[in-house]
Amino acid sequence: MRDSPAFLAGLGLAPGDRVAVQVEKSPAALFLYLACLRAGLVFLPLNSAYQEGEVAYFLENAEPGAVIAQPRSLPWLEPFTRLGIRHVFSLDADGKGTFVEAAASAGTRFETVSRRADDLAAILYTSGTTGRSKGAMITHRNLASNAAVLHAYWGFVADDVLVHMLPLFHVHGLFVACHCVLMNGTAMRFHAKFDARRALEDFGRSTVFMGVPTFYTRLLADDGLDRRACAGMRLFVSGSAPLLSETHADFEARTGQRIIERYGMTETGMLTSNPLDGERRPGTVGLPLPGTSVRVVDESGQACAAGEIGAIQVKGDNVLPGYWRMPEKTREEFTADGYFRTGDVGAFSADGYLSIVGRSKDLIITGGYNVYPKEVELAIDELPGVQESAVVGVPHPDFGEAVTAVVVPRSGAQAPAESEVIAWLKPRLANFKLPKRAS
Ligand code: MCA
Ligand code: AMP
Repeated sequence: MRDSPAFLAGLGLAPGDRVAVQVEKSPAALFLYLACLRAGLVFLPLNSAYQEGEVAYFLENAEPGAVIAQPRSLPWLEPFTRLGIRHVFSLDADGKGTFVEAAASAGTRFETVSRRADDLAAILYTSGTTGRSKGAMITHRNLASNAAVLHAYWGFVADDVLVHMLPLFHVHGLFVACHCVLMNGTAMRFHAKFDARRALEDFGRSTVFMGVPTFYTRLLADDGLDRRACAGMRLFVSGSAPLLSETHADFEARTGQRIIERYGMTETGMLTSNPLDGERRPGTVGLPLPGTSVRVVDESGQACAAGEIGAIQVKGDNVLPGYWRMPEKTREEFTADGYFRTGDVGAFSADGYLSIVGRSKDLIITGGYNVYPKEVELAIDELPGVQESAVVGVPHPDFGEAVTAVVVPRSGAQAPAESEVIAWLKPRLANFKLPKRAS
């Protein structure tokens, strides 16, 4: 028994095979990620809110050798076992399921599978403005370089403890937060999801917090947020969506802490950050991180002068090599001199701080999750009686932007009620994509 192969090694998967994981957050989910890296497998996390049709696309596209799924998703996987997925296991929110049972009875013989820097470590799907989602191929070099840079830039110290409340299936929670702690070799207080009360309790015995802007507006809504509650904290980081200057100012007034805003993307990891020691300037995403070249260019590709607005492009060890099985999309997103087109629009100040002023991509960011209007419109347009629809993001006090749908009925038909639109979309799309208003 002791001499038989450890669980993942014993599944007969080859290095580079994908392991798709759609599970709720748990310590077991994090260990699974790390185990995949060490076993030479490519980790493919999926948002646990995705519905059957969304998951089916990712599985068809990525052709994973194994899937570890939350119990509610298991029935969807049946057709895929016939189509080549060799292993399906369950893992629930409590970290229980056939996955841990099988792993517990497996052997202990294991050798870390050696990987080169350019080998794939993970694939993370990001939705396309038109067409289907693209699998961002993330290499070991991408992960290792960004982890080392962030760990140093944010000045991690020996006794840092991070309060972890982000989901584990996106870059922010999985790579940014966990990698900093793992590089540091220290602890994190690991929560299933964001909860303002619990965060405040933990701040008293922790030092670092990372969150999306919604976390900060929810903390501000709690009377318990004050200087005393945050006295031992040394670092608050915000990212994934714009942090309002007002939120930055309110947070400082209440706690005496200046949030560090940083900017990143699934395809690139983290690109810029406000400095730990220098000026943390609200309304900006700070300075390019060491080793990352960030430029703002005009329509002809020429570098913009300070203060001039243009397209943000980036190059560095943190930038993905391309999209999974989409060579044309990969070509489109890179310039001739190797810069990745972020789709974000911004300007540098004379002293090098980057501000994001908009996006050339049609994208809504709600509570830190990306929603592509086209995907929601296509689903609404399939509702009987609908002629066409338009989905936009409108300002929202909690989520930053709220998905909002305008629905046009076919001539002679009655416009569907908001509740009908929502009921139609619910089984088709993840809950955060559902319009908060539809009329
Ligand atoms: C939940 N709902 C949402 C969202 N989350 N609606 C819009 N936007 C959301 N983000 C829905 C729920 O389904 C529910 O609908 C209703 O809104 C209220 O749920 P609530 O209990 O308030 O939500 P929650 O469970 O507290 O979640 C809100 C959250 C969560 C804590 C803000 O969305 C979250 O953890 N967001 C973080 C996302 C993240 O990690 N992004 C980083 C991506 P109903 O009542 O109808 O069921 S990585 C990235 O962007 C790049 C790389 C970067 O730079 O970091
Ligand atoms: P994702 O595809 O989930 O990785 O989302 C990446 C996008 O989130 C970026 O291209 C930006 O549009 C946005 N984003 C991330 N951080 C920030 C920030 N601090 N301010 C504004 N937008 C941000």
